[in-house]
Amino acid sequence: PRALSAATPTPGSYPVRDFPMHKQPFVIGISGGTASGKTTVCDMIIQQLHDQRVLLVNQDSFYRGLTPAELKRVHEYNFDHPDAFDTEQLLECVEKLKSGQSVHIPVYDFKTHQRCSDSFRQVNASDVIVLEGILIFHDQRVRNLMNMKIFVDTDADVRLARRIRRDTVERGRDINSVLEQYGKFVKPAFDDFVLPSKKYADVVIPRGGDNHVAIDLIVQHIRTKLGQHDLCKIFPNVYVIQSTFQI
Ligand code: UZR
Ligand code: MG
Repeated sequence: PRALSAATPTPGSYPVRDFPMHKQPFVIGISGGTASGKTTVCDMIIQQLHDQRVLLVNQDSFYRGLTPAELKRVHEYNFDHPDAFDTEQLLECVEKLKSGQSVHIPVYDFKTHQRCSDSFRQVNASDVIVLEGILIFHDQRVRNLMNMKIFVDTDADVRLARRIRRDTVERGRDINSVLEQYGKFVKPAFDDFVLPSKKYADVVIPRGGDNHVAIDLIVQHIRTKLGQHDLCKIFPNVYVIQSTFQI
């Protein structure tokens, strides 16, 4: 809850009405470069939290659909720039989910670079919300909704190798276009926007999904925090100071 992270609250002085009657979901942000293993880390965390209601929201769902003019010059379109996402809509969705409302998440088609206008994913608020995306730490307002921020830090050559395999095998692209796009957009955007957002992370995970120790520690921390959520309602004057640590 917001009241928990207030800078220096005076015990007993803040209004009890600040405490929501429902249990606020614990929001985790997971960022990192393309093909760093973000999705794998998310899946592993979700798997280990099988006894909780966990919702995964991918920033990719909030890609803006391309206009006909942009589609004609799709090779010049920068999908790795913060402006490629509808951040206002993402913010609105996460705010609603945090306050316990259900929302409609857009469905984006990577093949046509369009939103599927007639289909949405309806999701309900959960105990844990995982927000995943290359630029999920870019907007301060979105960052402020997160209770925990994780950056998956995988070597650039490992990421490039995985990206080539994923785009050629899974997305039917030819290797020259993948490498051209990587050099022109993906790498510069990583250097300009993704890597600088690492400083906002509470936890940095080297080697992504291969790092089982880090994932175990993170899951343990989430469980502790979920327990404290319950305690907050019983003992509203107990404060929790969050620390930043690196594994
Ligand atoms: P991850 N992307 C596409 O390839 N096509 C689209 O229509 C939309 C996005 C790519 C995007 C980015 N960039 O690097 C990647 N390009 O999806 C992010 N080029 O996804 O985090 O899973 O790597
Ligand atoms: Mg992914």
